[in-house]
Amino acid sequence: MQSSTNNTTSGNPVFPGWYADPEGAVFNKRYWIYPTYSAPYNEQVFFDAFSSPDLITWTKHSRILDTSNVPWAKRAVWAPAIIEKEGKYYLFFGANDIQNNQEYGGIGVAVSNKPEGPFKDYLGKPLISQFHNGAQPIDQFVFKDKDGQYYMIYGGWRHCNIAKLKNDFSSFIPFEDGTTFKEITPKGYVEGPFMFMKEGKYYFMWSEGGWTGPDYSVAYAIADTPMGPFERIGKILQQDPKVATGAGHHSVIHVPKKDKWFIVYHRRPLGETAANHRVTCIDEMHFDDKGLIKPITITSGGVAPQPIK
Ligand code: FUB
Repeated sequence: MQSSTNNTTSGNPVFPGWYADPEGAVFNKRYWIYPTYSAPYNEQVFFDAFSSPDLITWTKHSRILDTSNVPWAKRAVWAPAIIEKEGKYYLFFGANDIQNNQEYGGIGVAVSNKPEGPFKDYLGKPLISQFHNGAQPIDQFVFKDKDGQYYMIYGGWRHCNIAKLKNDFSSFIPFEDGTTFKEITPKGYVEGPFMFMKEGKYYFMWSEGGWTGPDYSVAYAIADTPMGPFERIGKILQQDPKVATGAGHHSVIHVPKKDKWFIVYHRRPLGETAANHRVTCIDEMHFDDKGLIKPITITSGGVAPQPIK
């Protein structure tokens, strides 16, 4: 299935359907988006993905991960994060929306030889199945540092942790002080962490507010290390009552070899109030001459074509 609104801009949303928590990526000269299928929790038993050569025309890849291939995941599969390593694609996800350490679920990982899957459960169990520092094990992002170390940054319920992943992603390596999960929660943090590097600085972003309401939004900090400390700078993505509400849980796409940056996020169309009626959108992200992120203008038109050279 392919979708595009016209030839000049992507339009927002960039593809049809209720999809949230989009993780953008670039693989093999194509853009990819891995979203949550936004539906009642018991219907959230799979992920679809979408790919595009130019951010305009999107192809749907159905059921790239299905809980029938993940024995421990039953429902509420949420917020995928993807990385490529040595020719394999690792898809990290939350499942089961656990409420305490007696329930089974948490953050898992699946693997495939292709970005479009099919993905198979990698470990046969969750990678994180417990609450640490008060963080619900959901909303993981995997960040590769400049020295090659992979970190998992994750957490719901207003707590954010960072942990050092083992090279094979099978578990974690404790930090020098012996702890495995370090809390890095900035002021205002609720969930949906994301990190990227620009000109040697670590940009840490997260969602604030409640995802079911209109005030969901994104704020950020800048630090010299992936561990922070993260001083909140301000909000850069939020609702515009003339365009859409509940804009949040985002990721960032950096166009290879260009100083072009896009924010991929979900929002609720005007007139919609149902929690799961969330759509995936893209708008351009700009920086000022000090490297600060300028507030994002959310649009109905979306973005201009960006073929990858
Ligand atoms: O889509 C399910 C949950 O909603 C995500 O895990 C949260 O971040 C919020 O976007």
